[in-house]
Amino acid sequence: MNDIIAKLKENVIQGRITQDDEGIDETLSGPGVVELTQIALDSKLPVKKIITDGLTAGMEIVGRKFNAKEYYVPDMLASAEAVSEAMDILKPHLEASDIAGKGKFAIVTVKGDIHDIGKNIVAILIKGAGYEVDDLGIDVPTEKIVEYVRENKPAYLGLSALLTTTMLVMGDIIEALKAAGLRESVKVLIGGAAVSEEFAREIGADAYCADGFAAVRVLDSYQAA
Ligand code: B12
Repeated sequence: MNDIIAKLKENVIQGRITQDDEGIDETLSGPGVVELTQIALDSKLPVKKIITDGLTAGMEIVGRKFNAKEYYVPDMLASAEAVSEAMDILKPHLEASDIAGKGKFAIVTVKGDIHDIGKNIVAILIKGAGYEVDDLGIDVPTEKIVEYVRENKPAYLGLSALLTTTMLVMGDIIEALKAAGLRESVKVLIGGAAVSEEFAREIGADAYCADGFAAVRVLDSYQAA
C-alpha cells in the first residue's frame, strides 16, 4: 500500500501526468499520477493519505527544486498539472474523507492586464493544496470582482498584475471592497512580477506572495490561526 503512495509521490516529482508521459529523468514507466491516484482509491487508501503523503509531499520537493533552480517553469507546471488532475479525481471523495474543505480561493488578473501564466500556476498549486479555486479570468473589471465577492463569499481573493500600470488597479479593488463593506470578509493576497511586499502594505493587502508555494504557505497559516 505504501508502495502506491511512494510511486505517486515520485511521479508527481517527475511530472508524469499519465502513463504515456516520459517524465523529467525519463527513468519511470508504468502508471502515472492519474492512474496511480485511481489505483490508490480502488485500494481503499485514505484520501487524506493520498493527498498528504503522495501529492503534497511530491509538490513540496518540486517547490524545493524550483527554488534551487534545478527545475524550470515547464517542469514545475507538469507536476502542478498532475496534482490538479489527481485532485479532480479525488474531489468527489473529499467530502466523505476526513479532510475538511479549506475554503474558497478566487483568483483574477486585474483590469487592463492579460498575463495569466503565473495566475494559472498559482491556481493549480492552491487547488492541489486542497482549496476550492474559482478562476475569474483576465482583464476583469473591478466592479465584477466586487460583485463576485458579494455573491460568492470567497474566504480568499488573489489578485495578479504584471504591469506597473495595472498593479495600481489592485489598490482600487481593495478600496472598492471597503466601500461595499466587504473588505473584512475576505483576505486579499497579491502577486505578479510588478508588485512587492512594500506595495502590498501600501495598498492594505493582507499578503504579498512571490509565487504559488508562498501563497499556499500563507493560506495554510490562516487555517492554523
Ligand atoms: C509572457 C509575457 C507576455 C504574454 C502573456 C501571455 C499570457 N498568456 O500570460 C504577452 C505576449 C501576451 C504579453 C503582453 C504584454 N506584455 Co508581457 N510579459 C510576458 C513575460 C515575458 C513573462 C510573464 C510570465 O508569464 N512569467 C512566468 C510566470 C510563471 O511568472 P509570473 O507571471 O511572475 O507569476 C509568478 C509570480 O509572480 C506569482 N504570481 C503571479 N500572479 C500572482 C497572483 C497571486 C494571487 C499570487 C499569490 C502570486 C502570483 O506566482 C507566479 C508563479 O510563480 C514578462 C516578463 C517577465 N519576466 O515577467 C513580460 C512583461 C510582464 N510584459 C510586459 C509588457 C510591457 C507587455 C505588453 C504591454 C507589451 C506590449 N507592448 O504590448 C503587453 C501587455 C498586455 C496586457 N494588457 O496585459 C513587461 C511589463 C513591464 C512593466 N513593468 O510594466 C514585462 C515585464 C516584459 C518587460 N521586461 O518589458 N506579455
